[in-house]
Amino acid sequence: MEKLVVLKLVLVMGFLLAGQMPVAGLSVPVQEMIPVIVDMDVAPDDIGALVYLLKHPGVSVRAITVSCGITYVPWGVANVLRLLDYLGFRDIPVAAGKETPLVGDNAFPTEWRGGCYNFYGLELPATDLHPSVMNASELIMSVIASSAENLTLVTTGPLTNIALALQANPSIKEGIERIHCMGGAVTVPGNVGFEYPAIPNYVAEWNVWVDPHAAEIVFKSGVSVTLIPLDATNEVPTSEAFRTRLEGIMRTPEAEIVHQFVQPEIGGYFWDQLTAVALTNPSVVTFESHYIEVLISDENQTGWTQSIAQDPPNTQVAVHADADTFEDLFIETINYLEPLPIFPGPLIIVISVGIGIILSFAILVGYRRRKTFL
Ligand SMILES: [Ca+2]
Repeated sequence: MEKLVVLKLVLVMGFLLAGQMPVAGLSVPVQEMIPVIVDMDVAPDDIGALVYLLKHPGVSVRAITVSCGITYVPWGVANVLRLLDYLGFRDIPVAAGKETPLVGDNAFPTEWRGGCYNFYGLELPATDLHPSVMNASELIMSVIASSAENLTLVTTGPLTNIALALQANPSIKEGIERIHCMGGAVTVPGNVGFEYPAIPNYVAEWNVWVDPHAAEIVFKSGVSVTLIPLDATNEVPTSEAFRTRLEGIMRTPEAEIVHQFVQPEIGGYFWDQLTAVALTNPSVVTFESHYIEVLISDENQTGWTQSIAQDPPNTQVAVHADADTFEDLFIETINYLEPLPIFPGPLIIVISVGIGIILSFAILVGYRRRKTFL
């Protein structure tokens, strides 16, 4: 009996000290790994989405490509490389995309685009990482071709690079699980004209408005599309309450970066962050099936993602979001700490078991003395 007690004590001490038990803390559900390529225009909300995807134990980021959009592409690439180096993801290839849309010259207002010059105030060390020698569409095609699994393309900027890849090599569709896209406004007004009245377009969302021809190619491609449009993102505004909550539990570099980028005083929504969370946890939004067609003929309505009566549907459209669940999942994941290793090193095992034996021996001696005394 005494020997059994001692044995149990030794084992428990050994396991605890050797790190077999997971660290107590926030729980992020482990699920089947989702391999992705991220194509983005490197605004603060894109960065929030990217660090979520990098941090999530169920997501494998295979490549990052920079689209035209709010960033100037070379600056977006440089900022992503510095971020990856800082967070320890030095092996993910990064490629520069096309600086302008497929057709025309739609672009975000110049006065909004300068933030990329200083990475929106985020101070990170310089890096010796370099971008891929391939451009964005070439890298997308290459990574898909060399992957044993189908990949999901997560897009949080204009769809220029994706369209170029689909045009250059339509057979890559076979290797695309789906395109998971932030963009469009289906049952709600757009945000272009409301945010920038010099462009009198009140039906389009910025990402689609910048390159509507690229969006048209994607929606007509036959690839499965999940769309996270303004319909859903309008329901997740940034807020002082979010920032305060995050402030209280920040414990990773990723959480600190997100905290720095959340600026409720200037308004805005968690556009790209909701898109990232909806990838790993689709139930955070409510989907409806639609056939989406992109309007490109009318200047003041170009980029309108219209739902038309056509079967079968080509898009799963997120029409609502659960703001509380989004916030919980996002904050938990960016704060996620890896469990301690399952198989600790031999030295740790020897030390831990040794301490366990000494403690158990001391307890056994104490027990015998107490027994003798009684
Ligand atoms: Ca974006």
